[in-house]
Amino acid sequence: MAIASTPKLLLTDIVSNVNYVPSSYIRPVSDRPDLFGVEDSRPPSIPVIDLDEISGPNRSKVVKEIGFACKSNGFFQIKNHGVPEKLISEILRVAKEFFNLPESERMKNYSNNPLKTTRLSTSFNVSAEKISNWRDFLRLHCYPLEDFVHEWPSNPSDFREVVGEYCKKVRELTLILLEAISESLGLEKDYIEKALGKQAQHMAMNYYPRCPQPELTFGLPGHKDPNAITILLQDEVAGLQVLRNGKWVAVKPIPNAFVINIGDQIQVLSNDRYKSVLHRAVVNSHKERISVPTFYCPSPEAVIKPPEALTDGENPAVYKSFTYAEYYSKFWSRGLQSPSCLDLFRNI
Ligand SMILES: O=C(O)CCC(=O)C(=O)O
Repeated sequence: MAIASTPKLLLTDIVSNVNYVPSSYIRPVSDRPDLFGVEDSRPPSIPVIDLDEISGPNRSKVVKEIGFACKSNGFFQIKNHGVPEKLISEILRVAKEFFNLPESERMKNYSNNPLKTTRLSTSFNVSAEKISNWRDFLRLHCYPLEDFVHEWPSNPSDFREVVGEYCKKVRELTLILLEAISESLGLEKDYIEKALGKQAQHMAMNYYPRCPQPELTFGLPGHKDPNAITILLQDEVAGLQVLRNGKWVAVKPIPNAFVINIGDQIQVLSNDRYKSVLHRAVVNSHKERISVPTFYCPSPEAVIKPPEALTDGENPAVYKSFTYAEYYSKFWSRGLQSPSCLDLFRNI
């Protein structure tokens, strides 16, 4: 009697031996990446900001640059950010080692329950979407660290140590950025940090295997981030694209730099001065790609609303107040098909 084999759940295992894109990953013709119609960002059209002087006498210059980038692009890259290069290469190494583990080892972490605080899954939201995305991902809650670290994978053996250290450093950097963004809006330095309540920090390790027909599918289709701010680390393989003036622009990786983008919550907390911008990930046929976004979020009970200091007769509050829990449940149930759910919370 033939033994029925268990169906594969992760993209990595589904496509390990195929040289075509399975039909469940193929986008309709009107919704494909158009890989040749993309602008190259060399010289970088996404601003690159040097954070070296953020704590020195030239702080106000750096704050201005950050404010301008948030307003004009919603996206920028940063260098000299204080996260050690060694730690950056270590986190990319452990992520790669994790996704190269045997299926049985990786599957110990598998879950499609979005309420789980540590889980490995695939695509974006397998219960809501009709077309799958060319991505597997490990999602980790990581603040406060001591509440979650014991749940994380213990293979590779230094996973918890490396990822824990990385999360601490990225949180320090995020708080520096939030202060600068508050200041650039003319708010108290700690305004945004306080508005996020007890705060939360989530991380994804995104793994995009090589794709035999990258023109037919997305790693992640266009979306805006629901959180406050995202600190994205990408390996040396290009794939991130940002919508700018109606055109997709490729954000070429700069070694050891982070890509920062404004999420929906800072759009609200700036009363629409700063914009959460559409971005997407495309895949390629030559190389697997890893990206590691850190999503810095309000805590679920935090009440988010435009600050009074940014509203007046001429600039009324663009959004109603809401809790982040309300926002996130709408975001998750709508899936990535609808690029932003900010419209559901608009006053005007
Ligand atoms: O992989 C990337 O470059 C983008 C990742 C992303 O947008 C996400 O995880 O939400």
